[in-house]
Amino acid sequence: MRNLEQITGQRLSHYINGQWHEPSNGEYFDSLDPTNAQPWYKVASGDAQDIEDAVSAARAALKNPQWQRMSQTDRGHMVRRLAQLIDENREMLARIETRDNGKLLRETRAQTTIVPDTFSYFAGAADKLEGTTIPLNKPDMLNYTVREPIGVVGIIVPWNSPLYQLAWTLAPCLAIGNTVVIKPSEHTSASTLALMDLVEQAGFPPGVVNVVTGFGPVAGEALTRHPHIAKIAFTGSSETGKRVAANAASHLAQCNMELGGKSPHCVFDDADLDRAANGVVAGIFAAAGQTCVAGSRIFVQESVYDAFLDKLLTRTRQIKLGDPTEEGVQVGPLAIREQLEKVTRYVEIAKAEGATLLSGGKPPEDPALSEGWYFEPTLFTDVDNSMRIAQEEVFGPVGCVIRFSTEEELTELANATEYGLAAGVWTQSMERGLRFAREVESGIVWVNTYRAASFATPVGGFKNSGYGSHNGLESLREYSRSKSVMLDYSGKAQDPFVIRVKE
Ligand code: TXE
Repeated sequence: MRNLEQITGQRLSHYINGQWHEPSNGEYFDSLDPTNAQPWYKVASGDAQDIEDAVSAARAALKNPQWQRMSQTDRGHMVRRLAQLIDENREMLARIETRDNGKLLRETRAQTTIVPDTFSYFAGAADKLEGTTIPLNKPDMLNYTVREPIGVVGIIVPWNSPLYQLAWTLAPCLAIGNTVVIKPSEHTSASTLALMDLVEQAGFPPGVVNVVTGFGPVAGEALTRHPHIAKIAFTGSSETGKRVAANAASHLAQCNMELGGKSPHCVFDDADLDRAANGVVAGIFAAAGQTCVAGSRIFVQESVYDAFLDKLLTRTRQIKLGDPTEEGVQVGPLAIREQLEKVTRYVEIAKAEGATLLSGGKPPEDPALSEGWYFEPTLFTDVDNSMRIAQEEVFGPVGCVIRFSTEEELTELANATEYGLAAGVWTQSMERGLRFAREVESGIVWVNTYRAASFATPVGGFKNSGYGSHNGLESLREYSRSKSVMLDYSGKAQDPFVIRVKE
């Protein structure tokens, strides 16, 4: 697999039909390093022609007997081989991602440990996708179902956790026997392209996995509009998700939508406040707040409000910002310039709305960080849940603290959002925790923990956070379809003009 040096300054092409493929328009653009805003490598600017080539290759691969007729067990072995290769190269993949999106090396290392486990998990499931036999009220009639691949799946990935988010779709897709066209984020294509070196080594037939890089409104749009795409798995903003779903609807492609969030993170008066403060810090400041599950609305019960805020503020002020590859650094830069601009804009909006800036709210003063897209961990108080800062996804290190008094009020406030991806609650009362988990409208609920995740845990957003789920055995259903087979073994000629309803 290529390494950091082999990427630096290079032009990276698409990967189509098992070959490195120059962009049809000959155009490349710079991918920038978030620690210094300098160009790192050049990435191919894909267009409709490249998407056409990739989808054609993926369609042909679906019918290639080497893939179509491969036994489920052998397909599982192949996916497991890929898992093994990723595991052997995980340190380099982590370094590539950190260089590309500025996420802490500690975190990309953790993620690239989960990625091979995700592929292994679905490799094991490859030959366990069973159909059913259906008892009918007709004698001499056998009815069974089989689950088969859907077809060509388009996978659109954002920049915050490229391989981790790719794995939860790519692994089940391959285990089931689909073929795919991946469109990584224009900001972070390097790790996905490096992964293709491993896909090749693992022995996947040409065309099973294809990558077209480039901009969303061009390459992404062409992918979602392509009539031969059977399903789109999209991870990104709700706004773009709606557009993608509309495009997919024009040719009746299915969608799996993992979109934005404005997650409530709630602290009751009976919580262990130290643990809760750590959890809340992790929820909003880990990965510089650039996670879809960021616990950006921090609800604190009135009676512990001051005590909790004190702990939260102390921890927030201790956060060490800096180069994401350095030991001891806790928060790196924002991944892209647009995010720095967006976060800055939202801080101004919050101030104008009357929220009180308690901490942060600006780039750090340290001259060593002045070239990168760094932003101080930021807390607002005196926030009302109806303010824009409490309703719109900032996708940065900005938490707003909101008071509540009763459990009923909390549930109402927590659910008063267009989103429904994640929620967290800190309490020592099991009853309270379980009641909250029942009442809150979100795809995942954490009790006395936050950001815990597993490839075995199915998660999917509610409301504007999307639909369909990723991870867990449920994914096998997401990326397969059911076929019903009916067989008459009566040996009798039937009345050709009457449906056999009942004997
Ligand atoms: O996301 P987009 P962006 C949120 C977050 C962030 C905002 C904008 O709030 O500030 O989105 O980020 C591709 N047809 N999240 O602009 O636009 C694009 O190329 C098809 C939350 O990066 O959603 C990229 O590969 N594809 C989120 C992917 O969609 C299109 C993660 C995501 O881009 C397209 C990222 C189009 N018309 C951002 N336009 C999460 N929930 O994890 C863009 N794309």
